[in-house]
Amino acid sequence: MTLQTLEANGIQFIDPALAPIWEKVEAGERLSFDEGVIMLQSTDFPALGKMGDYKKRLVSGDKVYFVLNRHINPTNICVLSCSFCDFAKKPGDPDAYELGTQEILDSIDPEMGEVHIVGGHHPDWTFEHYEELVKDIHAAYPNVNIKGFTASEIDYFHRRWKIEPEESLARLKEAGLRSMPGGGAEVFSERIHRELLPGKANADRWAQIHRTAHAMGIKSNATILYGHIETMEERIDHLVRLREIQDDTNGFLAFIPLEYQVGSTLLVPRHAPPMDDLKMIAVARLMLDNVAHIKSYWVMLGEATAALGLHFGADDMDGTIGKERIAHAAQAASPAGLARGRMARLIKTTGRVPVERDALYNELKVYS
Ligand code: V47
Repeated sequence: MTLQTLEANGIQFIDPALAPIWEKVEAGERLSFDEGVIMLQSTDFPALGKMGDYKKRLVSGDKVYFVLNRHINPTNICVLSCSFCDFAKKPGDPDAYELGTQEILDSIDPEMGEVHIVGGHHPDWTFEHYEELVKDIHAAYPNVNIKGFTASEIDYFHRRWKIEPEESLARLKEAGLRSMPGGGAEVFSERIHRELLPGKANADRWAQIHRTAHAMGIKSNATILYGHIETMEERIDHLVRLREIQDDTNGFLAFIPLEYQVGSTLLVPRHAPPMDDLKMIAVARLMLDNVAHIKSYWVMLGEATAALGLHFGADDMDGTIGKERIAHAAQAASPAGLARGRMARLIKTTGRVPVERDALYNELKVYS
């Protein structure tokens, strides 16, 4: 039996349903919800990769960004009980930890382009504790961009300490915060929220906090946590909602598909297969036509799949990370830190040009 293929402007399609979508991509037209679902349901990976890569090259050419960074997770003590999370611990748990300010300061290098601060929703740490932490980091390392606090944490400062997002964000900005990470978005679907993360900031609240940040000049990222119990329709709904926010604010710098790490949480028996990871990258690139950067997040994907992601639409590998704890709590397989040279070499092996950046995508060094 011969495989039927359809040739359209340089791409051979095994799945004919992708050909009209490719015509729209080439014409620079926006893709619909239904077209997003068709792409996610397709198994024509080579065609999706070429479509995603075409769109990536329009934005970044051959460049692939990375940042010398450190993820700081100040505590894993958390009042929430999200069923996908292996990181959070209750007070008194033998694995619970709290980092002191000096320990955090000692872990930062003045050469870093970014520190990324995300932690548990601690029952007792005051807002002022975090404000002081940002001030101290900024005073010690004025040239290091501080990216910190998910919308979920900003929402928690309101629930716990009655500080409205407008105020907490203004005070954190004054203290030295430059941008916000994209975590806490999980999957916007109300069903998923009810089943997996009751009590956590929902889609509307997450969006409201990011819109507020953008209006104050604080850029942010966006994420999706995929590969558990969500449907393909729920993934696309998530992307469409993000695209709508971005149309209004243009405040998102990057989108990061986070592959669910099964760890001991076991929502599903296995993590997503690499083809699903690559499809998620390609479809994100094609649906999020107004977000400049898509990350291939090696910490969760592993280096091999993350490198392939650079041919499916991703233009960013995130960073050298240092002591990231959330994915590693869930037993992600990748090493806990890639040095700068290793990151540049990994990107070069894919035929792309590594570009070291800071948190706001200012280019620091092109490794041509
Ligand atoms: O919000 C929790 C996720 C996020 C698991 O903005 C899990 O540049 C997978 O937001 N498997 C925090 N994911 C990490 C995050 C992030 C990471 C890298 C870059 C950026 C950025 C942001 O980690 C949480 C949650 O969605 N998470 N548990 C898990 N088992």
